[in-house]
Amino acid sequence: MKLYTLPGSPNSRKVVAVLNHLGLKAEITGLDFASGDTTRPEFVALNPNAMVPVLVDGDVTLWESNAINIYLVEKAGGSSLFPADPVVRADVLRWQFWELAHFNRAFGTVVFESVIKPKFGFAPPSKDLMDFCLQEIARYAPVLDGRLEGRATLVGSGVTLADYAMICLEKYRDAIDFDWSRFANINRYFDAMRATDAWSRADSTLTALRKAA
Ligand SMILES: N[C@@H](CCC(=O)N[C@@H](CS)C(=O)NCC(=O)O)C(=O)O
Repeated sequence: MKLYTLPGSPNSRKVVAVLNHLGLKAEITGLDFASGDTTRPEFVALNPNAMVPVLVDGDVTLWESNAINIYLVEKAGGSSLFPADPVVRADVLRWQFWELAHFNRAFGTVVFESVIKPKFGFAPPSKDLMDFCLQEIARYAPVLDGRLEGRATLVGSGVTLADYAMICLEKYRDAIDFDWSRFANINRYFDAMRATDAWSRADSTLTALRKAA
């Protein structure tokens, strides 16, 4: 298997963490965003969105991090990361959809506007977009915080794909202009999840790609 990533990519980190958790191996290729690697025709042929992560496994080419992670669980022959019980499975999917559509959509946009754009010398952050997304985080953070009341993980009592998806931006918590102090459950959850072996090794893998670039 081959996984294409960008060194700092939160959505790729989800996939590397799940590879680690499942004990699966993939050859990891770090693309260079600044040099335009993701927009080259050979990469766009793999993902017409010109985005990472992309997994290539023989004849299978897959993009969208959460779909890749479900594929990896099935490839491993099943895992408590994505239990077979249809109700539990629907709950995992529910939080995966929610993080992509709402919480991390807003969180990731603020990170892109205020951290990534200045880093790569792109156009200045859009104030209107930032204001909207900060309001969106303020809307959805209480939902996540409420879900985590008295819970260590989002679904059931163990780590699932929903957790590796939800925490993908945790590294940027203090990098954005949002007051997380009101959300004790989110802070506790992010801190505990970031210390997990699979997640911290994924960070080391992606950081090493940056150093090698
Ligand atoms: N929904 C997609 C999002 C992928 C995504 O946003 N990838 C980012 C890196 S984390 C990217 O490739 N950005 C490059 C760009 O937007 O040009 C997924 O979950 O895989």
